[in-house]
Amino acid sequence: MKALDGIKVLDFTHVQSGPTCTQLLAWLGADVFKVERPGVGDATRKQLVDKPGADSLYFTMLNHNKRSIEINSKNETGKEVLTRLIETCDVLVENFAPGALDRMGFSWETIQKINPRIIVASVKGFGPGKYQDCKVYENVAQCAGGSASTTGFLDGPPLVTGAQIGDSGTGLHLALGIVAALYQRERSGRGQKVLAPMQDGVINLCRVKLRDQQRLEAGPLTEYSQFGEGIPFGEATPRAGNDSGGGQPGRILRCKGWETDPNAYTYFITQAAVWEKVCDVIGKPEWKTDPDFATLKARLPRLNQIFGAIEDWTMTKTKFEVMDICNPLDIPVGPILSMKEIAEDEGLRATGTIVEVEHPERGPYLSVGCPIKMSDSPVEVTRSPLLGEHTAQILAEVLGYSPEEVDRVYRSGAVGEPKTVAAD
Ligand code: CAO
Repeated sequence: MKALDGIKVLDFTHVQSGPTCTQLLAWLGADVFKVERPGVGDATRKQLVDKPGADSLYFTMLNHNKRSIEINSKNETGKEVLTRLIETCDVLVENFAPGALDRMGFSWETIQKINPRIIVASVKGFGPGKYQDCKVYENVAQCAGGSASTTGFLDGPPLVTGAQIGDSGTGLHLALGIVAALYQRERSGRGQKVLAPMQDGVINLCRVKLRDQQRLEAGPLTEYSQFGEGIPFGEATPRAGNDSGGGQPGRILRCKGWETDPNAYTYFITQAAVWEKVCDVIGKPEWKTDPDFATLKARLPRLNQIFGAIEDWTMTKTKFEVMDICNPLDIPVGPILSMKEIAEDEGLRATGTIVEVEHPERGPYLSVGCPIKMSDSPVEVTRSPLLGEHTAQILAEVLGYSPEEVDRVYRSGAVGEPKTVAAD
């Protein structure tokens, strides 16, 4: 038994934001039918290809536990199949460019008439307003959502982050909206529209930076390094390098081996509650009673001196030794883990966060499993579908088409060629 057992999802998503959402729904137990253009499929199938002829990792890592059905949504028989899917499904998820679903003939009003209980969930780049018609990708959302202007160092340009907060972050927001709408439907009996604009999702994740924007009116942000460096603040929340976003100063510091290893670094937080232990660990016990260092207020203008001394110590240890020494003392530290280290991490494999998946075209590959762990809804990650692998199965088993009808649909050209699927 899974949390979303029995929920059927018409997955009209592509690229990253939408597929992240429907992959999560699939992991929570929903039956997800990924609708793809015949012979073409999701554009990511053939993007960043590392194994010629095989679906890319971009596609496989975002489309686990789904079934694939090819449908040309602009063909009359294709529209008939889509209408049957809308009648049957609980949720339709899409992240087309604005207006594309309407142009296919499936406006919200039309969909509601077909199935008043269906939830129609969309990712768009922007919410209603002057940018509502724009096509948007990850980095556009990061920039328009305030992330880029607040990421990076003070003396450098705005930076985008490696975490896909615009795409995957919005997919997460959308999944929550869908699950809540399913719950509300239990009482209202009706579906609803769920919209997650990427700009809004990024702004939500940058909440603390809008906090700081307002705090600026009350004076300089004393926990920012630039305060101690005597650099005046401007009108907007500045880029803060690796300063911690909270009230406890933190920085990324070099560790043993940094000269040759680009990831030999640790994050180190000088949490006020453990300041005295920090002083002992780094060999500065005199700072415990020195009025220049004994209180957080006194320390804030001296962060460069303080983190310089801590770094003198961390550079004598590996990032893992720093963890081993500081964790028992409750000093919060975090090693800068490379993707190679994450891929090889036995603990992450044991919890199913890093999984090895077998694929008929690729062979085994690594993926990120479900990051949400539920005691009564276990997740088994299964490979992404090949293009149109389940077309005949979905027509027959889910939509109840007879063999003759399946044949008719294939002959209409609406669902691509019948497939002989490679064995796993
Ligand atoms: N059968 C027939 N036509 C299909 C189809 C199918 N199964 N699936 C899609 N199409 C058509 C669409 O109807 C659309 O046709 P029209 O332009 O005639 O309406 C066309 O394919 C292109 O769809 P699109 O505009 O969504 O795709 P794109 O590659 O041009 O743009 C993207 C991609 C992501 C920029 C755009 O979809 C978008 O802005 N989506 C919303 C925001 C978003 O999710 N962005 C993040 C993507 S992840 O980085």
